[in-house]
Amino acid sequence: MPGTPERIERLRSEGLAALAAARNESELLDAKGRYFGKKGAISEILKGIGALSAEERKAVGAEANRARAELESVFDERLAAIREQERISREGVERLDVTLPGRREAPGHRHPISQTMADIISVFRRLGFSVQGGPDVEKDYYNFEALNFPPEHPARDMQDTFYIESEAGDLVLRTHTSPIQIRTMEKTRPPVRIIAPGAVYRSDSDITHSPMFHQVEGLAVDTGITMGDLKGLLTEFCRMTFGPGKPLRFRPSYFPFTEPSAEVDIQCVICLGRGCRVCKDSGWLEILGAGMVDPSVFGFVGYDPEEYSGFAFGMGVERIAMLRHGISDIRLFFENDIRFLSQF
Ligand code: 2NM
Repeated sequence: MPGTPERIERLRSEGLAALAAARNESELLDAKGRYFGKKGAISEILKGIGALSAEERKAVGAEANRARAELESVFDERLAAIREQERISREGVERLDVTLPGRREAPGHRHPISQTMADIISVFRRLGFSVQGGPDVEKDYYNFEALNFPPEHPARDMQDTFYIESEAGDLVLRTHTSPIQIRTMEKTRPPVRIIAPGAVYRSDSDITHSPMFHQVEGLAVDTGITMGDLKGLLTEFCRMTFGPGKPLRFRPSYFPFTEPSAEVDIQCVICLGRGCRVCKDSGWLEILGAGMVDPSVFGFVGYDPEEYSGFAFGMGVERIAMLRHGISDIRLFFENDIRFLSQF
């Protein structure tokens, strides 16, 4: 049978074209029937192979079997593709089981420290204060010098302050947000009524200290501001934060940047003054520091201390959040354990 190898090659390529052109399962089966099914053209050639010489039989047989195997494998691929296409047009791209239970959204919320910070800020905004920010990496001048810290003050020790290596050589991570108050006074004239919230850094870590924590500080400078204004403001702040009728006391204290200085305590939220572990049996909890701005601080920012006076105060946000929620270990706030955080 001369020309048989050419015929096999023609049937192979026609068969491939027919498989590629088939648009559904029945057209695909039709192509198979014509070219390589039981009664297809290639099978017919194989059936007639007995008439050939041994040599021709071997060559034609191998050629025909190779062509049929290739057509069968393309057929299988096309069949799978056509079936998947039909399933998608029937069911859509994804399999949808409408009997499955729904998947509940898990909405997040603000971190408890951010919540407490926002609440503190909101109280002072209602009392007429505006919000200021500043850099976390601060010059020694703004963090210590302009705040009247003497060069040998213990807070300046490497043990307590994170120093930043730099060309300039006098950078620190701010240890309080007071540098924001200095920067604000440098660029604005009184009257000033601002709060300075933000992260601060001290090299200290135990159940009540974290190397990074948050403060809200406040500053009011104007003509005729007195310690009475400070006491009135902080009394109102405590009423709005801890509820009405919460006993409050001012104790004398010391800060380099205020004179006189005071610490403010509220009655212990745990034992209501009877004495417990949290308040170390004193019945009181310290919640903030405050005082009248030292005239030497005014000197650094170019305010005339004969014309102006002012008060300042500062509080730790983590401490207020711990008292508010009855939390005894500050580190829980920063471990990012969702079982802890989702409680707030
Ligand atoms: C506190 C306690 C007392 C304070 C003072 C100043 C400034 F810049 F006006 F001098 N800012 N913040 C201050 C005063 C902060 O935190 C416990």
